[in-house]
Amino acid sequence: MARVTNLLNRVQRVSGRILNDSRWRNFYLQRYVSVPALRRFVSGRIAKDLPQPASGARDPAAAARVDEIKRNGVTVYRDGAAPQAVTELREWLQTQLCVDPDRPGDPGFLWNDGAGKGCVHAYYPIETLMRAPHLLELANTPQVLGIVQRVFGCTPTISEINCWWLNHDLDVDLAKVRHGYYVERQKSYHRDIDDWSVLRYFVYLTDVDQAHGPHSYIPGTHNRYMRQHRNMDFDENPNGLYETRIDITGPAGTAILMDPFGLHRATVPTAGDRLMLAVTYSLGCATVHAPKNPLLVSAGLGIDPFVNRLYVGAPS
Ligand SMILES: O=C(O)CCC(=O)C(=O)O
Repeated sequence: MARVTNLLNRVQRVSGRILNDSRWRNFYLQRYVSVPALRRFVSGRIAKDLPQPASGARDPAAAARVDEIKRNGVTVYRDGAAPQAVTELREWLQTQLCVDPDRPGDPGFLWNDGAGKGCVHAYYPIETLMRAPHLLELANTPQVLGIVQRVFGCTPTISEINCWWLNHDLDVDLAKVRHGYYVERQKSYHRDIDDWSVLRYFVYLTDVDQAHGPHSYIPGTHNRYMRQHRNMDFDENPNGLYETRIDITGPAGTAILMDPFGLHRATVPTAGDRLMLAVTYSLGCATVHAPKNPLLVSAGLGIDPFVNRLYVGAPS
């Protein structure tokens, strides 16, 4: 009975979204095309009608990154973000309230005050992030935008910005109520299917070693068709792929550009908390995770108005 009720609720939620919002129609449409080659074909056609970046000089280092993304779905920047920017951003965020999505209605808390044993992760509201020092600068890192536009074949759109803590000091019995797959099924990976083409830029804002929840990615799986659609649990499917994973460690400032269609997950931190910024670039077709209206006005920010238009509007 509970399963039927859940299914009916889901049908109601999805149909409400589809009927009322074209962003959700686009989101669900692309989501059910699961063959990577077909997705690339559609994406290439859409990209032709989007603004084209100015063709710059060919840079061999950038070309190598583009090849790596196309081949592996992931590339790591060992010196991704300037240490001072990372420190200033982290220290400023520590003065702001973050929110545990499992405690709806809670006004939020300062991370250093303690998250509580049931907290798996806590996010900074987007309104806070838009005021954060260096955030737009990091989201608009020219080298990264250059790679993204070469992979997409058009100027990208920033369609999601998140920044969250992963808590290491949790009680597994409390955490597993909502996050069993994360805390108990540690070989469970997922892919995100949020637009025809998507790349996500992660910047570690704390030092991350193997015990601080490194991001884990399975290279090559962005080009792989999966019958399971979104999730793969390697305990149930021991197919050798898990052994090819890379757990990405590095000091604060280490950055990762990844295709979230490839299988990935956050590993569970055991020795200390992890803070990470995530900026998602897409074709801008299915922007359901962005605010409906921009939160800032662009005057004087010196960033590309098209790339940033969902977050930063033109002055009126
Ligand atoms: O926190 C991580 O390392 C993974 C995040 C993730 O799963 C995602 O952005 O979809």
